[in-house]
Amino acid sequence: MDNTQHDPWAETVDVILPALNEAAGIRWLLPRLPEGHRAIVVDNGSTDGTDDIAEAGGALVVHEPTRGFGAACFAGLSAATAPIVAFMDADASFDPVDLPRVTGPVASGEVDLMLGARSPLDRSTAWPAHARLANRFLAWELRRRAGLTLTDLGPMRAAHREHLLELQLTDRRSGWPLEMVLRAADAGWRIEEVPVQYLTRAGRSKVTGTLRGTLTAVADMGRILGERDG
Ligand SMILES: Nc1nc2c(ncn2[C@@H]2O[C@H](COP(=O)(O)OP(=O)(O)O)[C@@H](O)[C@H]2O)c(=O)[nH]1
Ligand SMILES: [Mg+2]
Repeated sequence: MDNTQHDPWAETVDVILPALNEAAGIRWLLPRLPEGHRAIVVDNGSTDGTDDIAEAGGALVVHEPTRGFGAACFAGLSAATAPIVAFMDADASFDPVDLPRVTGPVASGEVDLMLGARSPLDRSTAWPAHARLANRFLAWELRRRAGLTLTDLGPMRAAHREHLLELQLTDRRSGWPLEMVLRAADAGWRIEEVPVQYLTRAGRSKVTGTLRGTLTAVADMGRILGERDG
């Protein structure tokens, strides 16, 4: 008799979805997840039933009471078990059908960190000008500091779960995506990007769509850049 336990999720990708009041986004995206991709919704203190909708949609739900984009992403990473993890915003600004293009090259071993480079369908509504500008600056900084030729620092991305844990990311706010790329570059990872659709989000933005969110993001990213000799 074969005593080895078969884990049905062992070969899948865990898709970590940080969510703060994203009921509409979660409802739209869960049915669109491609085969082999399991959703982990990290509810970051929502009051709109995000957790119930996620559970009803078949996602694994993790509750992270500490606010912050990085805190939510880290909670999802800690709860994940699949060999590959992907991150995606839960606000319907990314289409899950693009996931395999991001996760595939990581699963096949060609790339260590794959980023989705955002390609906005409608620039004015999907991607405010100040966010595009800040992003251009970051891409330029990444080229100057780490020699990376990325065009975007998007939140949709994929990597090996265990390797990502080894990077020991410390940021728990908006600096998480930048810290990940800088530490991965330091560790000699092969980092690439692939275009993904960037759609107009469902619901209200908490970061780049608001002045407060943008200032927090700039402060968090600035701190991470400042901690390293430029
Ligand atoms: N800003 C923010 N977003 C969070 C938090 N926790 C989870 N999120 C989720 O992180 C994702 C990105 O936030 P969003 O408001 O879309 O930022 P934007 O795309 O820059 O406007 C969304 O899915 C949020 O629901 C948090 O504490 N703060
Ligand atoms: Mg968003």
